[in-house]
Amino acid sequence: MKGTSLFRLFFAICLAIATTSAWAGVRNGNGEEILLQGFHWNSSRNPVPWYSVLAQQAATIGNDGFTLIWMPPPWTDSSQWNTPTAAGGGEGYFWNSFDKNSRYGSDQQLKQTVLALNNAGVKVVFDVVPNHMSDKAVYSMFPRGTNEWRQDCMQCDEGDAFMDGAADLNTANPAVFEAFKNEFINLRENYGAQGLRFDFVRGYAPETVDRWMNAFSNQQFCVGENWKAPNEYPQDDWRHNASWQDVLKDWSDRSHCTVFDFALKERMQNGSLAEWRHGLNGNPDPAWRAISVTFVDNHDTGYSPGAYGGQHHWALPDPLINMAYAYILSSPGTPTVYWPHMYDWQRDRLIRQLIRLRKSAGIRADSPIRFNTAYSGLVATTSGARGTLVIALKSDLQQLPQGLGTPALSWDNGDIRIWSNPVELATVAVNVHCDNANPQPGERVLAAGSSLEFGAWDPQHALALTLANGRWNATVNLPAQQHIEWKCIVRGQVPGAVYWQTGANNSFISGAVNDAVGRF
Ligand code: 7SA
Ligand code: CA
Repeated sequence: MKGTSLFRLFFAICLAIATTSAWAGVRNGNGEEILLQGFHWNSSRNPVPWYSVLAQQAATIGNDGFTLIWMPPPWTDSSQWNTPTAAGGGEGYFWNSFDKNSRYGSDQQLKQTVLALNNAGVKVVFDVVPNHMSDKAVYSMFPRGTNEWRQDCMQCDEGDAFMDGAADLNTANPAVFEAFKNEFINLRENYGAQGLRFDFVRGYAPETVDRWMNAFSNQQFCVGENWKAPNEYPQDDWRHNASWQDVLKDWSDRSHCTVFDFALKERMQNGSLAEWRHGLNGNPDPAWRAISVTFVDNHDTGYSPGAYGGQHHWALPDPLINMAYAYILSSPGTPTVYWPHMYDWQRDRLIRQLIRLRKSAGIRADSPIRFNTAYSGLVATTSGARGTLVIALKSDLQQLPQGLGTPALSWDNGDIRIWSNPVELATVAVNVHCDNANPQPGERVLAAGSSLEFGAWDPQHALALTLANGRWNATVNLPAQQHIEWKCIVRGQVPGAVYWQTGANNSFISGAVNDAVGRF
């Protein structure tokens, strides 16, 4: 075999491996994205065509700091439906064809709007709905009787049915897969798509999404809407007894796309402020934080201006909304802002400041976050590439360690406080011990000291130790190279009842030692 053809064969094999090899990372853009949901449930019924509204607002959207905008489904949808309590149709989720003349505006207006947004520095993510389409479309793109519809081959459907499944497509069918693959490439080539939001991903396989993204482009942003509670999985499916986090991480590992953080949404809806730490974006493992797309509400869960107030399937109670934005914009994950909160209902003054603080600290989707659970409410420290944010929500954090001056942002009578600090070094773990402690029944052993983690010398918020193998200790995560002064204390149930270790303070440099020992 001549040299050149041997080389060509070798090159062809390398190319085949490169294109079919699984995408190693997660497609979360550049890791510092801030997403705007660029529509609400009634946008397709807006008196002014929605694409014109977006084009006029494009410069503001860019100046407000958004890097991505989640556009509504671009495909024409002539459906209409009503129930005793709601009505709708035409929003793009029951589409007829890939025609881009929709209730949001014309094909031409769509192209002009994307151009205006790109000129404002905002990349466009299209909402796509491959699970189903209107089965009422007379000239359907997919012929019947050839296993392309779930109705023709139930077991061919890779996932759940939308409603009764009459409109479900079989996405694993080669003709169906190719049609969507070519349309996604068309959206990239001719409509400026630089990311995709996959609708109703419970309806098809995550691996199919990965194959579509390999063709669309691996470097772009993709997010899956996997809104399915663990108890909605069959009893014999491991996910039935898993956490929301585990279910979402599994989908992301198989699709290599980010996921809307319904684990955080569920905690915001049902948990206390302190329990907001159990979102995907608060996970100790950066690989879990990197896949999270955090949000407060969207066009399904929240209220929308206009008819029926939108859908509001799972709306966050109003008193929590500002704190929820303060949390998602100062913590890891890729934060999403819902259009009406920003541009209809005057939360923009707060949100604009939060975005500015996030950007100045260089918070990334996978940035480290530490929760100071000794305080009430929620207190956390997020370490960005260019600085650190300390956030306190409805907290009794009053006594501040040195260096933590006045908050960079205080809102809602101090329910929201955010400090912006100089860059903080990587965090290190230190084992803290208090020896010769013999607390009486009901008394606790703690370490009070100079940093937030040690309660800033406040016994009520000091670091609680536990007894293990006959020794009182606690492991605490701290920024490296911090000079920490501290003492062991025994605290009774009565607030004033505190017994301090006598003598000089204990002290250590975090990162220089693994153990810090104090003794009574
Ligand atoms: O209840 C809220 C939560 O409470 C919490 O306490 C719970 C949560 O688990 C719990 O812990 O969340 C539950 O409820 C959610 C909302 O229903 C569920 C979630 O899984 C469940 O856990 O979320 C599901 O519904 C969302 C709306 C979907 C989620 O992916 C899905 O998981 N969101 C996306 C999907 C679609 C559909 O593409 C969009 O739906 C959303 O905007 C998008 O974000 O001939 C065909 C045909 C027949 O098959 C039907 O039988 C017939 O009825 C046509 C007719 N279908 C019509 C529908 O009945 C009608 O509702 C269809 C043509 O139009 C409407 O469908 C709308 C849909 O209502 C609307 O939300 C659809 C198409 O226009 O567009 C939107
Ligand atoms: Ca399906």
